Amino acid sequence: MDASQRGVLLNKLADLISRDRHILASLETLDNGKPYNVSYNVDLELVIRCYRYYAGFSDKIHGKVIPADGNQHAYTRHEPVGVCGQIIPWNFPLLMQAWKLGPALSTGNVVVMKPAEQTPLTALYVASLIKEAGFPPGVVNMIPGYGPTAGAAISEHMDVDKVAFTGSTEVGHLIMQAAGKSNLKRISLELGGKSPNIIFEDADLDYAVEMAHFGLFFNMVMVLHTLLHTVLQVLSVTMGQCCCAGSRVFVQESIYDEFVKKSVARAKKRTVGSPFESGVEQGPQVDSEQFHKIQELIQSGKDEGAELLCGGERYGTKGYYIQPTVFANVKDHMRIATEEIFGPVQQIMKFKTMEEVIERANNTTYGLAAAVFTKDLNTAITVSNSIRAGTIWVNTFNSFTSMTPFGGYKMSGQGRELGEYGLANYTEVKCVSF
Ligand code: TXE
Repeated sequence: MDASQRGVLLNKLADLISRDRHILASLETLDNGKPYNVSYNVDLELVIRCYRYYAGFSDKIHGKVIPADGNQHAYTRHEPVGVCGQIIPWNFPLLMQAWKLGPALSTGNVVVMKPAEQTPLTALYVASLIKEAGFPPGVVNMIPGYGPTAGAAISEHMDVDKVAFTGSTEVGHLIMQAAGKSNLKRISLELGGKSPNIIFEDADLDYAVEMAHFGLFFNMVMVLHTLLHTVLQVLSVTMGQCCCAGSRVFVQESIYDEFVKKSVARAKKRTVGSPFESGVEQGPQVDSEQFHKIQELIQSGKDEGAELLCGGERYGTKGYYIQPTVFANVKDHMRIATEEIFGPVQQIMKFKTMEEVIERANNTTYGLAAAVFTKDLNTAITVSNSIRAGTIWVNTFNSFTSMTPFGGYKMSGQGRELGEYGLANYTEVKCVSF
């Protein structure tokens, strides 16, 4: 079909998702446990914006005419990669689906997608909307299933041209190995993180405490609505289950005690409960496996001598709820400072100088995101340039838009999603010379 028609279909899909927003938000909360108002106001908002953003690109992706040496006429075509396997996780089921389908369909690929086994409902619902929107049969194939079976079949398959994966670093290794052992399919990976959040003494303390709290517990997503010249910030809550969670908070020595005191007070005020109740900030963790993983890591923090200042236990007696937890005096070598916890557990460390904190922040195998809070422009720029991570937030955290690229350095991934950069994962460049 015409490239412009692909954009029409993607916009139609966004319209249908808007129409059924309440249903999709309810299913998302039922599956994942995140508060309903967050599913509705944040996840669905970002999903719709993502499909519309990539709809706009459909007829604007083109090659170049190149002034090649000699008697030649040369030009490039940006062709679809072909059959794209897409394997997504459970923490942002609808949003991860949109980040993957948007650029793949905009560029004219076909997709075999495997949603996470914990959260297949919204993916299947969107599949019905894809049909209703009028995408040709076979363009999007939704295959619910488990990782070692359905997921592995995709990554090993000789007729799959590319795999896009979001999930654990452990499975990221398996995907690369499978690509290497089969047809050298293209891969893009968005994996785990242990993002540093660096608070300098000149930062606005109360604001930094609140942002560090959101950055870890709430996994705040800031959606910028430029509507009638007003900017509205929406906060999101996902129980610490976010790949870019600010899970290593480095605080400068002179404000450390005050920062810790305020962070503990903030965590104690946090409301935990049923995600369908209004006013609840934190629902349950997604499943028993994550619930036990988090508890085991909290125990390691206690055993290794970190100072537990609040939480540290299961919340209530039913469901996979965890108390908002804050550890202070955390040392860089402790497991809670090196391993991805993926839960509502905050680690606060102390630093003295900028040089020291840059070195410590970079002392990780991950490199997904980082944040710096300061009023000094030189500090902001020096830290931003020195941290090896795909995203640096200055005086903000978890600020996402469809237009800005996201992805990891080091073992946090390969390639970038979102923005114009995200299209590169889904096209092959062909050079034609006459
Ligand atoms: O991830 P998996 P899990 C991290 C987080 C979490 C940990 C484990 O630290 O605690 O990973 O979570 C599919 N071949 N993240 O076990 O297994 C699987 O079915 C192909 C960070 O849930 O990586 C699902 O669809 N696919 C992350 C997807 O991979 C396989 C989000 C993710 O599951 C597979 C989630 C295989 N052999 C967890 N095995 C982030 N970056 O946001 C599993 N899968």
